[in-house]
Amino acid sequence: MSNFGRVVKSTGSWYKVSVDGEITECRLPGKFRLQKKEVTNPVTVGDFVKFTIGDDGSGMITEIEERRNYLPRQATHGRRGEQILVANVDRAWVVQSVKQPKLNLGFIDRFLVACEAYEIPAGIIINKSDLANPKAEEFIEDITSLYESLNYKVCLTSIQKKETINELINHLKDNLNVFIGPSGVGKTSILNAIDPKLNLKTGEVSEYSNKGKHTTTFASLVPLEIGGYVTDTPGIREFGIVNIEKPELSLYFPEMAEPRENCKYYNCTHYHEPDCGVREAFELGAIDADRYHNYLSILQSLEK
Ligand SMILES: Nc1nc2c(ncn2[C@@H]2O[C@H](COP(=O)(O)OP(=O)(O)OP(=O)(O)O)[C@@H](O)[C@H]2O)c(=O)[nH]1
Ligand SMILES: [Mg+2]
Ligand SMILES: [Zn+2]
Repeated sequence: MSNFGRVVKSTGSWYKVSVDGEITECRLPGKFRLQKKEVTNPVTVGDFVKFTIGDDGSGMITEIEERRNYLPRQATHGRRGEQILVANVDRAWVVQSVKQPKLNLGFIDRFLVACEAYEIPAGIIINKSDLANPKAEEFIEDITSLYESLNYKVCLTSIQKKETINELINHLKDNLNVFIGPSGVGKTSILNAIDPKLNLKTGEVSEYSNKGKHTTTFASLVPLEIGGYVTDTPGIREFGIVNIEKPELSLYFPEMAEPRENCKYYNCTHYHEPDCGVREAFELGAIDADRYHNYLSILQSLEK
């Protein structure tokens, strides 16, 4: 008999597959590894799979449903050997804090570009709102209206204010959510605030930063009592974007879509070229200055 479920945890050789919360430990026949050469992990958390159950009660994956989207561990944009962090994501949230650590707009914008490139709906969580002084509050209001005008969801949270957590819960419910953000912003604390029974460890220096670049790190899905999942990835210090070509970058800034139609050159990078619609929009104040500067800084980091 064939069963259908979702992979909620992977160790690389074993996969925990959930069917309505009931877990079966599954293995994967070697043929799948050969079939899906473009990625280093042929099955990943978030995947929907069919599996059979053997005499010993363990499962064998027989089919992997095609992915709607996926988030790579490092955004390499379709490059061979890309390692997938999680598949079939409903929303990826970049988590930042008001302070400790300081809010980083560059991190947010790099993250949003990656989400646009991978066609993943994105949101922004600004945590530790209890630490905001009036000046910080004003700044948060400004960036909230900026990002909301670009159609990104923005949630201001504090683990000390239950109502902010309840509002976040409304957005997470029944979805597969990914939390990504620097160490210490409170990703795990938010999960505990959502569901105290999870009792996850917080406040510890992430192991991630001590590991080599190619160390395999697998995400796992944390089921929410209210329905849906959240993955809590260890602090990602930088969300690398490579393999996007320079003239392509502005496609991932929604506010540049219209102005770029007015550029003289089809491959304009909106930096030094004459008759550039995007630069004109920036100079007129129609494109936010921080966003444009972050655009330029990402542009500079691209290879070609
Ligand atoms: N004041 C305040 N402190 C918070 C809040 N949320 C989390 N913290 C504190 O911030 C510290 C880091 O929280 P974590 O939840 O471990 O952060 P993390 O994002 O999971 O960090 P990594 O796992 O290292 O990536 C802890 O000391 C938390 O108590 C908040 O809303 N307000
Ligand atoms: Mg954590
Ligand atoms: Zn231009």
